[in-house]
Amino acid sequence: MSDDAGTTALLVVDVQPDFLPGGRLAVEEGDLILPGIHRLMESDAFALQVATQDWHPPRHTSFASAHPGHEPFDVIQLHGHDQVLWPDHCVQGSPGAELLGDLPWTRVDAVIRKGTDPDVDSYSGFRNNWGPGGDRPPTGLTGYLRERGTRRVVVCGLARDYCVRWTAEDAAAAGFDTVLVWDLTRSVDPSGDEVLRGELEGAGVRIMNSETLEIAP
Ligand code: VGL
Ligand code: ZN
Repeated sequence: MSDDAGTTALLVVDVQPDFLPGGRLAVEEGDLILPGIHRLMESDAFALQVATQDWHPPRHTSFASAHPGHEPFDVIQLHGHDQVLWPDHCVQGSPGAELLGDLPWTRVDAVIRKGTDPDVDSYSGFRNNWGPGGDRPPTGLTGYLRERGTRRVVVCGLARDYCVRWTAEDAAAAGFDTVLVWDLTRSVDPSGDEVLRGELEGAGVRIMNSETLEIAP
């Protein structure tokens, strides 16, 4: 992989306190991926590093609290598609929404904030979820990466079964050679991991582990 460093971008998805143990939408074992992500961010294997940051206004439509009578993790229909209702999380400007201290964010070239439309959720760094118009508006990340000469993206972060998954699938659909670093992700619902792995591979995402990435020391 180091041979192609000039065309490879690292995408660090939603590494924010609210998704870590103790946070408002804690992903079990989310803390275990931090040393490996730190190591990737410090390596010189990537021409570009991009972080995504879940960044919701208060009373965002993805919050169960915005839908009276509903509980977190209920699923409703929103703009014609299933929408999981989440505990309030990653509220703009709150401590849980910050990029997690400890990681070398100075190495990151761009931060994509997503989920900012009060009426539409956004899991992927590339496109919002479906909006009232039935489309998934782009964030501009595809163009940013393409204009910077990116051919391959390496995706890690949280959560494996939501924002990492959607980001990786959109990256593959946009034509990037897409690698998901499995051990540097964790799921909200790990019971679905086996099925998820197959679906990602079916979508053209290559699944690797951090030891097999061959990052230059
Ligand atoms: C995420 C649920 C809601 C994620 C974000 O980062 O995977 N999951 N918002
Ligand atoms: Zn969110």
